[in-house]
Amino acid sequence: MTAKFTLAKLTLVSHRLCPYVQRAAISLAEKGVAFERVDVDLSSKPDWFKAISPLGKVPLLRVRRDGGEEVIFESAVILEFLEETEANPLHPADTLERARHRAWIEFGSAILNAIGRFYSAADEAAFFKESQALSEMFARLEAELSARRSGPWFAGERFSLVDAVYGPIFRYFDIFDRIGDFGILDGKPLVQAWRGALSERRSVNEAVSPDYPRRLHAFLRAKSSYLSEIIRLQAIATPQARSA
Ligand SMILES: N[C@@H](CCC(=O)N[C@@H](CS)C(=O)NCC(=O)O)C(=O)O
Repeated sequence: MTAKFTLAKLTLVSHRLCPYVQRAAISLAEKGVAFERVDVDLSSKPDWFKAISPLGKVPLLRVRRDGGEEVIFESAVILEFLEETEANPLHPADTLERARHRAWIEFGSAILNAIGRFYSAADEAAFFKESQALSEMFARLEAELSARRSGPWFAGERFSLVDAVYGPIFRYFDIFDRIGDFGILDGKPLVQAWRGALSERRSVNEAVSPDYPRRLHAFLRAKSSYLSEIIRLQAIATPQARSA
């Protein structure tokens, strides 16, 4: 039996750039659940946050119930909790399909790790190795989409949690594309079409603030990485490209 928490007040402890936070925010928006969002400075974590976040990471979901509070950590667990406690399911009803969706959510987390390695790569060789690794991961995704695809979303006509996970992933490429042509999504028309559909979904767009592109660009530029070097050179060559 699933408990209902619709009267509970939910707070999503967040960071403005975090893609794991965004997937929870998208799920909440798709379900029409009101929630409060509190941003944390991860470069200077407040004591209250350190006290309630076992891994020191966002997102956290603070769930107030019966005068008390539970704190849920790990985005995948938060998504599952929301599935079990809120209306408007985003997971498919079929058990095997649901397992497949969970697996591709896991794959989305692996892509996020690969994106982190890509933008942190210290030199040209590492940068090209990571862009190749990303390209291969999206080729896998393209094959999965072509085997089953029937609609704008991962599962056809119904927006699912897999879409909530990949919206924030593709958002990175909006900024990468402004920096250079890295060819990672080239030759993957179904991935590109999915990316296009997600970029127009209201819940996906509203999961970040309007200044997200500027913040992400500044974050990438501040890293001591091969990509940040490209950004700096680009700013010298075209001063109007100093911030996205
Ligand atoms: N597996 C975690 C990953 C969350 C994560 O990596 N959060 C990052 C921000 S996007 C974080 O809080 N980093 C702070 C740190 O590691 O100190 C999840 O799915 O929730």
